[in-house]
Amino acid sequence: MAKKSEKSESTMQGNNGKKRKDKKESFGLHLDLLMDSMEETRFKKKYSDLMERLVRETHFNDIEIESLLIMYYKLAKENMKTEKYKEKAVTKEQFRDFLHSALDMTDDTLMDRIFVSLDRMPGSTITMETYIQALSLLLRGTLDEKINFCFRVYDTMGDGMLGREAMFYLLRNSLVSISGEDDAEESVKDMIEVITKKLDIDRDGKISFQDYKQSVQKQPMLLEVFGQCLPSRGAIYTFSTTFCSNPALKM
Ligand SMILES: [Ca+2]
Repeated sequence: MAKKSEKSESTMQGNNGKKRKDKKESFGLHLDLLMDSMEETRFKKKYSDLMERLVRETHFNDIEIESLLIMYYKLAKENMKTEKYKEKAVTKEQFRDFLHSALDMTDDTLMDRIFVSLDRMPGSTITMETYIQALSLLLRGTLDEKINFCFRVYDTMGDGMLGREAMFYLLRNSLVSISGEDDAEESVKDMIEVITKKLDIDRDGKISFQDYKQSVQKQPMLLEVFGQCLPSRGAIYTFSTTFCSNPALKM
């Protein structure tokens, strides 16, 4: 009996010791949280006008914009640690990694084009505004928004027209990534015939933006006919269900 109480006493002592330690640690943690929420308040105040405008211009609500901007801010903060970037901005390289890991966009050849289409501004960083608008399009874009975007990706010459050469380049890229180099050339030529029959509405041998738009509006399955430019439904779903409720996104 005596032994038992001794034991329970020592256990209690042990607990007390631990509790004191926890308390000390949690005080430090509390301070961190306090700093974080001050930082967060300053952040929200600084960008409230931008947030309001983005709510009007994109497919996100205010809570979603806030957590996406906090995500941006966290990425930008990582940059401040390196000497290279003095301003608090996300680099294009970071955004590309983000699209790769968070939205599973992995086609390197098309990624260059996707990037130019998402952000037409020169420079090595991407603004908060462009970042939100890009995500709005990729995650929630309307069919018309996606049509405009995908065609910009495909239109490598920038003249609003896809000739055989442009189609060959795009289709070869997506075919090689599926089936390997062998026989790609012949298959690509066959594909160009089939696609031209489907998309070339005015029968001039080239796919204009109007040809593409009208065809995709009738058959949305044709949207990514020249290669994947948008995240898959699965990737969008996974990202959308986590980005608003994930506590790790807090500052
Ligand atoms: Ca045409």
